[in-house]
Amino acid sequence: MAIQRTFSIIKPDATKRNLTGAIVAKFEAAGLRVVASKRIHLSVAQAGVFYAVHKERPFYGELCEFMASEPIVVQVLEGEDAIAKNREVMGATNPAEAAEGTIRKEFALSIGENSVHGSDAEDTAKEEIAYFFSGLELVG
Ligand code: RTP
Ligand code: MG
Repeated sequence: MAIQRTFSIIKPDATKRNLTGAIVAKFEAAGLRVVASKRIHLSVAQAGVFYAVHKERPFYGELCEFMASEPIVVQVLEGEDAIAKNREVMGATNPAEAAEGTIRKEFALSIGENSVHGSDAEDTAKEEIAYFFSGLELVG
């Protein structure tokens, strides 16, 4: 498997509880390198664009409000098989179903407030990275 890049968000529930460093430590321990990183505060509209794929789902409004409720940390992670590896380290969407040792098992509060986002495929990773970062901000 080649070196890949994936897009990650440390969500409001985690930044609020000062868990940014603890979460990044898990990425790094799994062999993922942070090649871009910034702390931003999304508007509800910006969160809506990012999660547009879920706009017909019943939790969409709540999800957008949550993502705009506090600052987030957006990052690009690089490594061998980075997309799958990141999702493995994150654990299942619902923390009640997440494996031992995963970020969501340790830190997530609920299926909605689940501490992290990670891209789910190569095309979405590319789109999400381009939405948040310019080429100059990616330092491999
Ligand atoms: P993400 O996109 O944030 O990395 O999470 P994911 O792939 O594991 O899950 P996805 O199905 O894409 O859902 C996106 C986010 O929506 C919230 N959600 N809430 N209340 C609910 O039933 C519910 N289901 C999903 C979560 O914050 C989830 O991460
Ligand atoms: Mg998703």
